[in-house]
Amino acid sequence: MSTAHLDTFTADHLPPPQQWPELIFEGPELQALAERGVLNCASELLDTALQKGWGERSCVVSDTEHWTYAELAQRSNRVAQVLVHDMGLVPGNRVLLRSPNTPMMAACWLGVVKAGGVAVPTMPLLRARELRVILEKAQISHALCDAALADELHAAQAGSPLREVRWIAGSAAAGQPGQASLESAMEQHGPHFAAVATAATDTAFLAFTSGTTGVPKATMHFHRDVIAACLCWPRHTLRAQADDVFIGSPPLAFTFGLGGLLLFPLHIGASTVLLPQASPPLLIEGVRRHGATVIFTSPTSYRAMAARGQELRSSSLRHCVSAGEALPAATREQWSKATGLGLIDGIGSTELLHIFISARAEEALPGATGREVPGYRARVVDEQGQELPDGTVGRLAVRGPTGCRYLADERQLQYVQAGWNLTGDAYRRDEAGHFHYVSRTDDMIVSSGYNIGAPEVEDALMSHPAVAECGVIGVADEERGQIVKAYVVLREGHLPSDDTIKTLQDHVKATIAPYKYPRAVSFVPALPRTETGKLQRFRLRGTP
Ligand code: 3UK
Repeated sequence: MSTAHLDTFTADHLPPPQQWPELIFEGPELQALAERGVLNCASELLDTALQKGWGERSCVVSDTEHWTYAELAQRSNRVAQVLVHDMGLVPGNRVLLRSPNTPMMAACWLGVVKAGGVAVPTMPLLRARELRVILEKAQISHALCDAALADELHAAQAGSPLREVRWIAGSAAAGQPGQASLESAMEQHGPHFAAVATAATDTAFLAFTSGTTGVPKATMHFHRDVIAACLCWPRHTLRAQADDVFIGSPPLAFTFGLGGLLLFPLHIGASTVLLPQASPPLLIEGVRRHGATVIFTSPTSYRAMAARGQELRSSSLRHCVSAGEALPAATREQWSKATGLGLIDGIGSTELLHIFISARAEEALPGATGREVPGYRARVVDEQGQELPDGTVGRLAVRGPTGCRYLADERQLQYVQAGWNLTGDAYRRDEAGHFHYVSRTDDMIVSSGYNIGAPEVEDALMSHPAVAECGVIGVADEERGQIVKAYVVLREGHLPSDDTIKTLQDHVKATIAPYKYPRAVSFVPALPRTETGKLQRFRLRGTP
């Protein structure tokens, strides 16, 4: 296989070929993609946009910047030159990116990839000890870091392979004392750069999993994978247009955000609003200020925004996408009642890059995630990998043009079995082909011999007006093996009391099979969540 990588670290640390998922390229476009030898995905997105005459279209927007496609291309070309000429980047080197979502972060991602580097975007909230693991694991030699986030990277750098850092000054006037900013280095270079002719199967970026336990895993994504993702879910399910304005909360370091807020809008000539902070109130303000039409965020954020749904009723929003966690039927209903808008649910994963089961809002079956996204195949299998009949709960297995490749990690053998990606989710498919989420495989509660999926109990609780948020786990019980325990955040105006507990238990018994009701209920002020909006059940386990 040919490569443009002179530094062969990523190729050297791919899983052995017999552990790769089987890839499928369905339809003429994906087949043509599979046949490409040379492909630089950043050039494919940006240079192609300019060739199509999109140069003057609005491209990346923030509260302070407004760049056209031509301006983003020029900036990423300047970043590429700083990397190659000033920082000594060699194709294949890994470049850490550390910044909140901003136009400069987008220019840096594209600049690294154009230069043949391997981008390693990271969550802004990471601390030195977490950054150190990433620097080591991905053998990172270069970094582009927001000056405001310098401290933790400084603290992580000593003794690590990181040699060259440039600080993004951003709107901060000062930057790092005594050090030139990335922006000033960019001014020393012209607006043109010929993208490195990477192979379609060279690694373009590494995404660390937002796994809630254990040592983080780095997933490896080829240049081809990026374009494959653009050709599947966005084209078939989202169906956004060039005049759409994208906005959302997930960081670009999370592939949900990278796809939704950068790759997908660029692929169709649309524009994207990048907000460094995107709490529910800031998202609402962003939608109004920028006339956003497509929004990407988590179920929790939709619940919080629904409280101010009236303000979004007559807004510009057209498509609302929910992912990262199961979307309870109650949240879908709450959102549509409050705003008059539907929701597109979709399950994706860092390993598969983006969404592979989803449904358009008007085709959605409340409580189900959706059907296979064209380009992907999904099935429900047993412990041996045998397909189960419809209606049976089992392990979700997925195949498509993208798939799991962990950088030097034995857990590859868990995620990929017999060519299928096993996402770690328990699912049930109905006869009409809708996939119903049950739980994470390891979050299945077994109580008196009954299998109970925690999210099902959460959905039932969430449909009660007293409940703002909740999380359900199984706790050890001598008599029953495990019992269902619920942690509940009450809405304003509701008091934690034995009466409330009884009311909620009765509500669950009347909503789903009574044996699933939470025998224990605790009231908490808030639930532990990851930066990507996922409930951290393992942290609830120690909570009284
Ligand atoms: C869970 C969902 C039910 C599920 C992601 C869209 O979440 C993303 O990636 P991660 O690697 O986590 C993957 C796991 O999260 N999950 C995600 N979406 C849903 N469960 N319904 C959903 N709609 O357990 C899955 O295995 O953090 C989501 C696009 C890109 C992504 N990386």
